[in-house]
Amino acid sequence: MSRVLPAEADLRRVIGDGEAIPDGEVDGLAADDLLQLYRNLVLLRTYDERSVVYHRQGRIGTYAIFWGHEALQAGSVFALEGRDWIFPAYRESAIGLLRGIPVSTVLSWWRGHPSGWWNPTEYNVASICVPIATQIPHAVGFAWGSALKGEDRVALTLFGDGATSEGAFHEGATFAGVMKAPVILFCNNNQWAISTPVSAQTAAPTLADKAIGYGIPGVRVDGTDVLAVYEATRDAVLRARAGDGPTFIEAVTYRAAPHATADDPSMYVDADRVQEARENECVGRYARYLTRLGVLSDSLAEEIKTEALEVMRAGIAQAESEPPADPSLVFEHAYVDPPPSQHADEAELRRILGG
Ligand SMILES: Cc1ncc(C[n+]2csc(CCOP(=O)(O)OP(=O)(O)O)c2C)c(N)n1
Ligand SMILES: [Mg+2]
Repeated sequence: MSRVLPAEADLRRVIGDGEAIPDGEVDGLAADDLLQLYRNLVLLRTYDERSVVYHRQGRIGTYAIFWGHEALQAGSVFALEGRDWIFPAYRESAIGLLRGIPVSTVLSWWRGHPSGWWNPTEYNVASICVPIATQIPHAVGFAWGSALKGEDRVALTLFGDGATSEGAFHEGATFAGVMKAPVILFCNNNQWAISTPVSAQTAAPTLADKAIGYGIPGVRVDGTDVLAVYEATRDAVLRARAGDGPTFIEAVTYRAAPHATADDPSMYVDADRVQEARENECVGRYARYLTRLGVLSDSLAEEIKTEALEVMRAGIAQAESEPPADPSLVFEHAYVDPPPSQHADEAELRRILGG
């Protein structure tokens, strides 16, 4: 029987600070790969920043901001092959952009429009889960099923620190460990579950410690270091492909933005920590690393940003050009046997919408 004790306590890091802390590098990544990773980061950052503006302009609904969490999304996905699957939560709503899901589709999801749903098998990206931790058993079951079918696929599921207190996390992690499912349980420990601090989620010193109880290796990584995230996920992918089962990765970050556009964190959040997280944010940190390496110039960075802004402009225009949804969709799949009031309810909704 393999031993998994103890979980890693130190944070894995690759990117230095250009001064006392030296830069590392990751084997196997050429300059083109490093730049592709940068483009992915900028696309996610631009998506997020524009979405907050679109929300303020009333063009999308309440939006879960992921500013500062781009590195853990881009870094983990970069370690996968296209045949591997991603199971995201609302915090990773735009992760499918890295698999070719159009910007307009994800924006439509936040507009509550049916064109915001995609066929998961087209991109190997499952639907966004809003109920906390429910994507974990989905990913584990999928991974186990794939292994039984003899497919060489790994599943990556992302969730928050708060999710580790949910029954669905326990069920998924138990199953993953026992069945040696080829799955990566990727936890974004951003220190907050809305206003609940991580200290209220567990008395264990780290979230990676939780993995021990499930017989799963627990790894801790600096979640703002895209290369460290990539490397840790790549190790986990190799383990999974070798038949050695799941890995739990705790990516440590600090939530530098409100939980969502409907939240006011000034009541509870530590302003100094937010300031520090903003100064060390992952896109700028990686840009400075690439500049030190001589791979990125100011003009190329500008070009990449301009491209991403253009993709966003086209995406919102496309999303807004969708014809209004048919209100009966709200009711159509809700009941096997519709209640007698359904007809009147639908008529009332149409009246309110003026249709
Ligand atoms: C099952 C369930 N319970 C409660 C909620 C309400 N809720 C929405 S977000 C959230 C906090 C989740 O925190 P965390 O898992 O740390 O993820 P983060 O939002 O920080 O990415 C809660 C409790 C929910 N969506 N689903
Ligand atoms: Mg959290």
